[in-house]
Amino acid sequence: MKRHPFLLIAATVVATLASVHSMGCGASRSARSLAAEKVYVAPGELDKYYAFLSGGQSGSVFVVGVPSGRLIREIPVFEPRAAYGYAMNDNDPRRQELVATGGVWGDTHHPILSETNGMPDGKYLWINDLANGRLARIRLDYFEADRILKLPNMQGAHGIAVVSPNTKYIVVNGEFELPTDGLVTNPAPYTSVVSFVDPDSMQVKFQVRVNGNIDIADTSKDGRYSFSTVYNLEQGKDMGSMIQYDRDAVAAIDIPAAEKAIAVGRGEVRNGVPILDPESNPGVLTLIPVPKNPHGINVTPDGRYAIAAGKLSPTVTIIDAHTLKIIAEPEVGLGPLHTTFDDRGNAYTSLFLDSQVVKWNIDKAVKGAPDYIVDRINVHYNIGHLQAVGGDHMHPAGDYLIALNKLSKDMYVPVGPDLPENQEIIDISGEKMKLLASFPTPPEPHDATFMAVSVLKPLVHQTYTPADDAVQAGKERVVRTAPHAVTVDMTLIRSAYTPDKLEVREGDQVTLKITNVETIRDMIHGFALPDHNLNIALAPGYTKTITFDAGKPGVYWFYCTNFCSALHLEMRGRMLVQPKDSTVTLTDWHAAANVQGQVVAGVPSTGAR
Ligand code: CUK
Ligand code: CUA
Ligand code: CA
Repeated sequence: MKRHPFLLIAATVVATLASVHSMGCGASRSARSLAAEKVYVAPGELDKYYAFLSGGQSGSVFVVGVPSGRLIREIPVFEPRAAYGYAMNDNDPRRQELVATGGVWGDTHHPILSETNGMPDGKYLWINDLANGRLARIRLDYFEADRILKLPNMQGAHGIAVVSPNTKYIVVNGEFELPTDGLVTNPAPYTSVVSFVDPDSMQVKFQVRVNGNIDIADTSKDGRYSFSTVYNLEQGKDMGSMIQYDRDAVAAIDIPAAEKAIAVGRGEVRNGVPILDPESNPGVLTLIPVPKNPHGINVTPDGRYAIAAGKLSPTVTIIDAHTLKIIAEPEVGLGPLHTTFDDRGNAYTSLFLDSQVVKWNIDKAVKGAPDYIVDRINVHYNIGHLQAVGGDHMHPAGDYLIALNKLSKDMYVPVGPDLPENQEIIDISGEKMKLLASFPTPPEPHDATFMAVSVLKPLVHQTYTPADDAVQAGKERVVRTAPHAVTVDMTLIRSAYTPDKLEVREGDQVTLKITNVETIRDMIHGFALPDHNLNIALAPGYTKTITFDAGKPGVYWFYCTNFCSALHLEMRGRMLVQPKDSTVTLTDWHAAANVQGQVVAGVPSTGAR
């Protein structure tokens, strides 16, 4: 049979295309399923690690499971939130303090974990608020912030670090320089301080003055030094003057030397905190010159080296963490920002401008061997921090690394002008890095730290231990305590409010104390009150107290915001607000009385006020 030449060509093309197609797809399919297998966590199975990611402008902390990349919890810190918000309780003095020290918002950058023997012990997580110079502590048994500290004598709390190996202090760098005496008129160059905070009392024990904006922090593994990058040794007050010098510095503070000087009263007390001036206390501060405007500083897990990232220089500076001498300054690529480590002597540095993670061998770089670069992998796009599991602790796992990328470009479906940030999970168990998966987050995780789920699982509480002033079932009440003040003690249990009716009057201040008296884990009830800016939620055992204005006359249904049972929708109650001039007699409400169906003596209406 004679074949038409065109058909023959067409058939060949189709066959070629088919073979190319099946080859390409087959190969990528198997690579994909290999990657998928490494991050797939089947429904009902648990992740191996918690990753704590800072929430940046959200003011929160994101808790992500690794390797799955699933968002498991957002811990609200510098952010109001119905459930788990920090001191979401009007009569909690911490609430007023929060509002007075910068407000209920923040800019979180660096999550760090409490350590015992250089490893996370599951007790606390700290996170900074760069914007308002605050440090928050999160209790990991409840996944809730329990203390927020405003740091005196400094502005812009940026780099923070735990003093290894047993969390002696939390180091907090004051990034934005200020006049030393706090006076606007002081013409002297501005300076800043590094704060040393007691982890248990959350009090600043002492501060050390450092000139030049103090950026990122880490500590030696033996508790001797804190290291901070300083990018404005020029003490310039505008960008042009901050990039004059060829070299800035890593500031190494000798912690025992500082403690000794403080103990003999060498600190100048300002706002209740002694500040050490290194000029009159030699030996406390050593400035190690590094290429201009450095950024990250990371100490190797074995404690031998502190590695400063060049940012504007394509190098990292390897500093001996005991002698403070510069050992080597290897080139790694463009825009190095932060470094993390595996368990096999390798470092991984993020390259912001190259959009890469570069893997390099520390020993080879120290010895000046030409082949110290092991591998490079592209990330998407423009990476800031990166963290390998345990890379910031003494025993890294050497399995996964998260790249925290600033831009996702076309990685996800478009969601308006702004796109989500892109986090990528990279397999670092082999010689070559392998990109396994990515997951989006709201802006913007700056940093991350990991903890094995096995450490925390036995420590996490199932319910709250009721506070001493918790409302007990049977002791609920509504009482007029003053002509314009009403106190309500309320309990919640599936699926009813007790009391479910509050009678108040226009102009009243209502103080509502609510206890969730459930004893079953996770049985949360909400209390949302329309048109009163009131939305709270309570886990079992939790008590909250809120004071609010009764508002305009009318009927307001408070309702449960957490689907708690088949009668969740019926879990409602009324607040009746009578007009100021109403002559209706209001009724006090007592649980016992209610049970007996008695009407308690009425409270006189407006006429009597
Ligand atoms: S900073 Cu954001 S990428 Cu606050 Cu740790 Cu380096
Ligand atoms: Cu309680 Cu829904
Ligand atoms: Ca500089």
